[in-house]
Amino acid sequence: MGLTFIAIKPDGVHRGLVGEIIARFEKRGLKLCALKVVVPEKAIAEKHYEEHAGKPFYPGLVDYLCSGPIVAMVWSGKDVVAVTRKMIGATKPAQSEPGTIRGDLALDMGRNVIHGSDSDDSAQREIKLWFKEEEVCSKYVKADRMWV
Ligand code: RTP
Ligand code: MG
Repeated sequence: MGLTFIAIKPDGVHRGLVGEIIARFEKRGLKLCALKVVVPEKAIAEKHYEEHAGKPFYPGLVDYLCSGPIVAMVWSGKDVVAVTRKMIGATKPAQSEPGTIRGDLALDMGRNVIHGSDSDDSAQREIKLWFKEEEVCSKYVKADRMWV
């Protein structure tokens, strides 16, 4: 089973959307493997979004991620990267389909509530950046998988 890194961004935490977002992933059948609330250090936020370094929106993006607590998580499941990206919706909320997290809960691209890794390689890199190995509990079997 693959793993992915998901973060509820500061706007999502401030707006009280944490429970709703976690419930969507749980109900889909994904497995929660790690979770913490943290105000990101600038150096970590810069590394997290390093693929965008040099772009005009990069400094503002980094400042936004560091502007308050985020909920950092690791989720596991079949095709978890593709499934969670689909559930999150397009980067621009105007293009996010209704039914997706951004399509239901966001209006501004710069305040789009949630991050999700975009590939298995990004997921590995991001999980390592945000969590120690012993903080990720990926081995347990969820009750709803016992009969699969
Ligand atoms: P994320 O990494 O946060 O999950 O978002 P994403 O994959 O959907 O989009 P990505 O291209 O990785 O961009 C990261 C975040 O940067 C902001 N952005 N602004 N002004 C712009 O042109 C622009 N492009 C991207 C968005 O907040 C996006 O979520
Ligand atoms: Mg991205």
